[in-house]
Amino acid sequence: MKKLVLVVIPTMENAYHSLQDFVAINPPIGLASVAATAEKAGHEVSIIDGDAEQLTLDQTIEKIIEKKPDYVGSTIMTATMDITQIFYEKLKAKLPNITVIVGGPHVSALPEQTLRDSQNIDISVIGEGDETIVDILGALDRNADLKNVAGIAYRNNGQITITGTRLPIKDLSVLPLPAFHLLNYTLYRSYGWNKWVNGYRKPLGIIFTGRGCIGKCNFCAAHNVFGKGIRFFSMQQIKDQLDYLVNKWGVRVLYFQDDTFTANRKMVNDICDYIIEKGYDKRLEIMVSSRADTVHLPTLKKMRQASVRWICFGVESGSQEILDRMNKHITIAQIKKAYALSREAGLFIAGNFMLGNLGETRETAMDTIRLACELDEEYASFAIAIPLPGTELYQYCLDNNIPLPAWNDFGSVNTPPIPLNESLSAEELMKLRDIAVNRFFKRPLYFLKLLTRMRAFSIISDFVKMYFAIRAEKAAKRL
Ligand code: B12
Ligand code: SF4
Repeated sequence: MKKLVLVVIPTMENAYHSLQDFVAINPPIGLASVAATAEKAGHEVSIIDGDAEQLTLDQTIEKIIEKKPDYVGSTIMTATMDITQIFYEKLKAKLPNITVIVGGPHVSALPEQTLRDSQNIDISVIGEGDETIVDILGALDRNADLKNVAGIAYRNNGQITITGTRLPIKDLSVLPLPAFHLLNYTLYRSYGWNKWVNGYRKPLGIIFTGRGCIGKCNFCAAHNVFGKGIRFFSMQQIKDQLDYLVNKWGVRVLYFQDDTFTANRKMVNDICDYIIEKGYDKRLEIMVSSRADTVHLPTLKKMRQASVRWICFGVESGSQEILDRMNKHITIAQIKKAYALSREAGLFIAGNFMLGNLGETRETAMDTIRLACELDEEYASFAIAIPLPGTELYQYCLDNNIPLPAWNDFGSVNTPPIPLNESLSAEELMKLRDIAVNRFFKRPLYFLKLLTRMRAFSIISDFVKMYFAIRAEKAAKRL
């Protein structure tokens, strides 16, 4: 039987350098989903996670060679495209006969360009890959033409061919559970700050209760894979994943990784009831992401009862004008209300803020920093807008001849910002991000509040480690 090896190419070191200890190492749910359908169709599949296993590129390649694969596949984000290209150049030099299949948000936005950028990649998968992989492997095993496999780009006698459109999978309940059994669960961990509450970062479990989002923010690339709107998994699939992750992996931290977990109130309530009924609330610390226009007090209270501790909101901006320009379709009043309700329910809040979106000026950026401090969430992150392929921001850059850097500089925390507005240079954006971080995290009352409500030792040791990591990044001129 022919073998498929799916691989997480190690990129965390390149993306985060000294800051990588604070970042989560997530089980690769995209690869595990593709592995599950391929296995179900009778293929032999394994997963090598170079990041979780802390391998170098060369060590990852050695591990792949040991498995004697026929097909090798991975996920590409824009920021990982350049490393992926180097990786497959090295791998194909050692295994020239393998077929390389890639998917993910970068590939879905730029399927043809991905093949042009890397001669060593053979097939780009556009959008969801769960069913596409089965069709690709079936065709390759039979030596059949790939032209009948919808939703891919591939090389055909030196030319790149794009096949017919594949629509998002209508009924997600047909999918098997992600192939958790192919992963080493002991290696995955949450963000550092999740530990402040219960003291655990590991084992980390991830569940998607649905795919997609109701929004279409101008900076967001998620729709390139999942299309518009949300589709939900069945309650049984979610229960099965909870049972598996709690009983087999012994997870202590769980992320419901949906873009908007709170979109389907009935489902959230059913999930919480199940967690409580099974007693999983006694051992879990759960984190979810939400949109301010989807929260509802009784549901938030139920979530808290079911051990949801963290709720993350994409607040983005403190200027209504900028929020409107980014198509957020949320008002600052809604954000304040969502925070008040979440607090009333007893949840800790993480706010995500963005600087440098279209129309941003120093003044609007300062509005954002002021709002972050006023909202006084338990954790905040301040990102600089990245014009990711397949987003309105990317198109804006192309239309306005805004210079774009190498793929590697699209988005890692410590690469130079890509300025979108003439009024704010890269240096000014970095300065504003520094002001945001300093104003937010150096408020004495903020620190005191954390120390009195969470695990003081974890917090102090994390802030000390973070201080030295940031100093190291600044010394290396990456921040
Ligand atoms: C979890 C997550 C992370 C995690 C872990 C990533 C991981 N290993 O899973 C962490 C925290 C590390 C992370 C980091 C970053 N992330 Co992130 N992340 C996500 C998030 C929220 C979920 C990813 C996920 O699990 N999706 C669910 C699975 C089922 O979908 P999937 O992975 O796309 O896989 C499906 C298809 O793409 C396809 N497919 C994927 N791979 C393959 C391979 C093969 C062979 C086949 C056949 C098919 C296939 O089939 C899968 C099943 O249908 C997404 C948002 C989202 N909604 O997806 C952002 C997202 C992927 N991240 C994004 C970004 C920008 C980043 C960062 C650059 C942020 C930053 N500023 O640093 C960094 C990059 C880190 C790096 N290494 O350089 C963008 C990527 C856009 C882009 N064009 O690159 C997204 C889409 C967010 C957004 N809203 O725009 N991220
Ligand atoms: S709400 Fe979040 S996931 Fe949805 S489009 Fe906006 S940024 Fe993307």
